[in-house]
Amino acid sequence: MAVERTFIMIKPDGVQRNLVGDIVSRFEKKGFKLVGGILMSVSQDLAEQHYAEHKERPFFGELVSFITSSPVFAMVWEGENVIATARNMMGKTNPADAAPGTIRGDYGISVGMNIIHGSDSPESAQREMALWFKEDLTDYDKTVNKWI
Ligand code: ABT
Ligand code: MG
Repeated sequence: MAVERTFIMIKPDGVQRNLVGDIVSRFEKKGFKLVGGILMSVSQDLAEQHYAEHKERPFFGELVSFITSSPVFAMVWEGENVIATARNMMGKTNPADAAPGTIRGDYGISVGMNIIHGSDSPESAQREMALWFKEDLTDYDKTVNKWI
């Protein structure tokens, strides 16, 4: 069983459109465990580092100004194969191609404002968790039966 952790971020459009609760709920109901979460403004420097792979792309400037325009909800989720499963739950990058039932398929319209980010590989997950969370992740036992 491959228990992994992945970095998930609800982008400014998702926060503004009141989708935080719905998105968190989808990950909870799927069975994943929340191990970190913060509503935060994104600095220019953090945005540029996060999207470093797109530095030479024509849309880089727009991407950075969008992600720094208003707070994001940054999270880390843990679970079996969570990296790939989260990407499937998010749907394709372009909401026009994202299947209904996925987050982008249900709520997204534009490729530039596509509601959610999720790490695309184990290497990206490691890099992004270190960039966004430093030492702030928790580790706890989550057993429903403990409370009922
Ligand atoms: P992110 O989770 O934001 O990284 O999106 P995803 O991994 O699904 O897609 P990639 B290819 O990494 O896109 C990064 C952001 O760049 C935007 N984008 C991408 C454009 O605006 N125009 C384009 O032609 C492409 C390819 C979409 C993504 N984010 N936002 N916001
Ligand atoms: Mg990406």
